[in-house]
Parts: sequence; structure tokens; C-alpha cells
Amino acid sequence: MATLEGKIVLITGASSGIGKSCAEKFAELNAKLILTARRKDRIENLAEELKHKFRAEILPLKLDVRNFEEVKSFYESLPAEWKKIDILVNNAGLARGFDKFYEGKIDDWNEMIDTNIKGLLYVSRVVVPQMVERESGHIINIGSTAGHEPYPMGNVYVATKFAVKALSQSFRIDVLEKGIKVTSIDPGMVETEFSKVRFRGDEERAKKVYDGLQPLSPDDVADAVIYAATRPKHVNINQIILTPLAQASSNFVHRKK
Ligand code: NDP
Ligand code: 8X3
Repeated sequence: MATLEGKIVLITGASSGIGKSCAEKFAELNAKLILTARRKDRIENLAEELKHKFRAEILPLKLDVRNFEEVKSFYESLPAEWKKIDILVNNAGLARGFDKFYEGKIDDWNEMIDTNIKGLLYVSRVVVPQMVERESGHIINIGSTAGHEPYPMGNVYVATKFAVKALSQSFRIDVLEKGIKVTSIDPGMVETEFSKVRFRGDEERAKKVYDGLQPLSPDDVADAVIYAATRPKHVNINQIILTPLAQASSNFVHRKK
């Protein structure tokens, strides 16, 4: 197992769910963390907690991945020693709405496309050149089973995750001779704030998504991220698809009555 000690890890969307669990696990393994999200209070509190628990070195920084100028100035403002990011976890993402495409809301579509596709591209565009220069680094994209098989009313969210899969494959080709790893971690149903965000705070509807089955926890997904991040130098984990035991794919879910 390769060590994470002293590695600089940037996590987008670290204020909740999978990103937060990744932060906890990387901190436990003595990585140095740059935690980003829009909800600054949350990442600041998390940073304090992890500093206290693991003596971790952490920079919590507010970042909206949809804004390229903000992404650029975020990176430029990092102290020189923190610019050499070893591992980039492109996790920030969301679903909005659950409609037939012909009834879909344009604002929902734009938000998903701007966050899940363009945000991932913006952050990668700014962070990866120093990896290329150093011929070392690891890009870990959080995809989804939705990027492998569409499901009813998933349309635009599904399309964004197909795009993430395409980008992970493309990145891998583009950095092939640069010694940089590219991994896609593709979970099925994970109980986080994801469904609450999708249904705009409707807790009851969000809960129903996981009715009659045990979903993945964010820690389950973070474990897969850590696995990919700790392989020996010559090993690249291209993709991990993980689902709850009760989920075979996007469309096949077994629920106990
Ligand atoms: P959560 O809603 O719990 O977390 C989403 C995170 O993304 C939050 O930290 C949020 O932070 C951040 N985020 C959203 N928009 C932006 C933005 N514009 N700029 C910066 N950060 C942003 O959901 P999950 O943990 O479940 O989601 C994480 C990733 O996992 C997403 O890419 C999602 O598509 C993917 N995924 C989730 C699955 C699930 O079933 N839950 C399954 C498969 C994949 P803030 O609001 O503070 O900015
Ligand atoms: C999130 C999981 O099944 O809602 O990517 O698409 S799902």
C-alpha cells in the first residue's frame, strides 16, 4: 500500500456526503488537505474537527466550481507549497429534479451541467498542469452508475455522469505519457444529502429513495477512493463500480416490503 503521508489532496464538495467522508479518511492517513465547497462554515468546522482528531494540516477554502474565474483565483491564491496538489478528488456534484425531459426545468439542467461537467473540467484545467509538469499525480472523478445506464427521469443528470465517464477515459489517454493516474469511482445509491438536494429539501421524498434497502454509506465510497489512492506507483485503478447489495444496476433494485 502506497502511503498518503504528506500528500496534498484537494477535495471538491467536502462539506457533505462522499466528499466529507473522503476528507475524514485522507486526514486519518496523514494527508494534507485542501477542502472546498460553497458552504464555508461547514468546511471550516470539518477542518477544525480533523485538525483536532488527527493533527491534520488542512486548508478549508470556499469554492463554487461553476465559476472559472473563481476556480482560477482560488488556485492562484494557494501558498506555493500547497499548489503541488498530488491527488485531486473531483466530487462536487448534484442532481436537480426528476422530470421527463420534455417537462424538465432549464435552470435545473444548467445547474447540473455547470456543476457536474463544467465544474469538473474547470478544476481539472487549473490543477492538472502542475501534475503534468511534475509528471506525477492522481485525478479521482466521482462518477455514478447513472453514467453506465440511464434510468427513467434521470435524463440530464444521467447525461452529466456519462460525460464524467467520457472525461475520465479521455483524461487517461491525454496524460498517458505524463505519469498521472486517472480513476473513476462510480457508486450506485448512497445515502447523503444528494436526494434532499435533488428534491429541494423534501425530506420525505428523499427518504423514500432508500425505502426497503440498505444504501451505501458515504464511507463505503470513500473506502473505494482510498483504495484507488493507495495502490503502488505502477498500478492505476481505472474504475470502480460499487452498489448496495440490493442494487444490480441503475434500474434493478430489490426492496424488502
Ligand atoms: P451531497 O449533496 O451530500 O454532497 C454534494 C457536495 O457537492 C456538497 O459538499 C456540495 O457542497 C458540493 N457542491 C454542489 N454544488 C457545488 C458547487 N457548485 N461548487 C462546489 N461544490 C458544490 O451529495 P453526495 O455526497 O452524494 O454527492 C457527491 C458526488 O457523488 C456527486 O458528484 C454525486 O453526483 C455523486 N454520486 C452520488 C450518489 C448518491 O447516491 N448519493 C451516487 C453516485 C454518485 P456545497 O453545497 O457546500 O457547495
Ligand atoms: C446518483 C445515484 O441512482 O440517483 O448518481 O443516479 S442515482
